[in-house]
Amino acid sequence: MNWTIEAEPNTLRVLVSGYQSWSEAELRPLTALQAVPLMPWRHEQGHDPAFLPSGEAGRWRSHTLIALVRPDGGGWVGCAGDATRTFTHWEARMEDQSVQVSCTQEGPEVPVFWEATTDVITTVEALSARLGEHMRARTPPPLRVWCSWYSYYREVTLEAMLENARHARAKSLTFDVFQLDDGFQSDLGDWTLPSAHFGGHARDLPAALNDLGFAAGLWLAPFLVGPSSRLAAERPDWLLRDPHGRPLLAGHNWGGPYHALDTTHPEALEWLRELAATVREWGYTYLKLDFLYGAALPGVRHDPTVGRAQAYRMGLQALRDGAGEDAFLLGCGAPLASSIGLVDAMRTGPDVAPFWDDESRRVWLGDATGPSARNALHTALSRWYQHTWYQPDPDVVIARRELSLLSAAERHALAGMLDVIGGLRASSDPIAMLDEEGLALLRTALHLSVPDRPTTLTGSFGGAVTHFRRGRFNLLDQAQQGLAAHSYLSEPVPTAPGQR
Ligand code: 9PG
Repeated sequence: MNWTIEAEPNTLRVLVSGYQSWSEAELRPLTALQAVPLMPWRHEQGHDPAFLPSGEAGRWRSHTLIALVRPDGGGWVGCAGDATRTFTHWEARMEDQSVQVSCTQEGPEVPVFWEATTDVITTVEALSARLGEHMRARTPPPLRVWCSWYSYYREVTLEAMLENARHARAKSLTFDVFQLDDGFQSDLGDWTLPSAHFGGHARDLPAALNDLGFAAGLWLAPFLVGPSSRLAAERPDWLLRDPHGRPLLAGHNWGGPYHALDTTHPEALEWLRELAATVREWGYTYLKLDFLYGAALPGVRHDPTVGRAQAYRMGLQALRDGAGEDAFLLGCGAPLASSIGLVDAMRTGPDVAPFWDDESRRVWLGDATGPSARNALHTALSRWYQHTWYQPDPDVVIARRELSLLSAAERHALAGMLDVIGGLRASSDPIAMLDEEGLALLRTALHLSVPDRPTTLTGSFGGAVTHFRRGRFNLLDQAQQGLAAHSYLSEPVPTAPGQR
């Protein structure tokens, strides 16, 4: 499908959203360049390799939803009507005096909505809410989560988990869940075998956490298989293949490449169901399901009649079936719209890191999917409307001053992001490392809020949605209209006449 917009391209802004959790979402002048990573190996890990960012000026690609914004705040919005078995791809391309918009789909054809509007913000919210309703989005109350990743990384131990949970209890911090992240397992795929350094077994943790008053959470990358794992050795026929019949390379992390499960293989699906049921039996009621894009990669599948969007959903459904209806599932590194109705929450941006920016990677290599406070803010804020798809998880606040290069303004900007997005709350700080100031910021960040709305899409301090009712973010390196660089300034809530 194609549409022609009769408008001066250089007066318009475009709002796009990348394929999966870590892919950029942006609000840019239509004439600007849409960056694509220079390194091909980043394509399958940060984007959809079958529909990459354009890498060109004046040509913008988006997944599921796109909006074009005029200076008066009106414009055009396109949104898919269904994403259960279909990927919907948008492209807006500037011409001399007009803009060409095209929509293509991979998978069974589904309706799309294309609307001209006097208020893009409201129309984006309405069309995305319609998709959420159609796919029976799960939006349970948001949770407050302590997660081990952003301070312990792969070196996490059973004792570190317990120590933090004890400190959180002693300080009456209002976490609901303590979530063990990557590092407890011996290999990708060998989830029930502990790593050498973990100092115990993941199944020993939930009871102790429950005694301290917290639910237990566990990280899994259930669709990934390490090349030297037992799973790869025992079940080579469950791996997604390339056209030459070799196990597909599904990305590079953990010091090397890895493979992905073929979720059209009935035995692999049964294994996924059992995996989720097993960790549930261990006592984990909250599962962070990471690197989910693996099941949706282009490749040769056991059942060639199943498209990759559908294959992805079959894998995710198996995990939901095994974990149970009442488990809380957080998706991460996941195709966003394809997960609606199966996950309770979703990471909506790249990882936060204890530094502001990774400029060389972002600017010179065209890759803003990497960890940084700036990248997380940029993308998660530009997906503000996705709270009707799942509970958004914009990732952690970093409140500590030690082991961090973030300034006070940057730490407060992360807390502002959690407030404005109004979904999950997460922190990873070693509790004992927090001084009074750090504890105060953490307590503020754990206050639940409802999602805020942007005031405008016609202005931005940094190529993202930055102007909200509750406050404005400045993601740029220079002060803007009284807002310091890298900061968030909350606006006083206007009181109606007659109210106090
Ligand atoms: C554990 C981590 C944490 C984190 C997740 C995810 O594109 N990448 O190469 C890439 C690698 C790791 C990553 C994100 C992107 O982090 O988001 O919270 O769970 O895995 O390994």
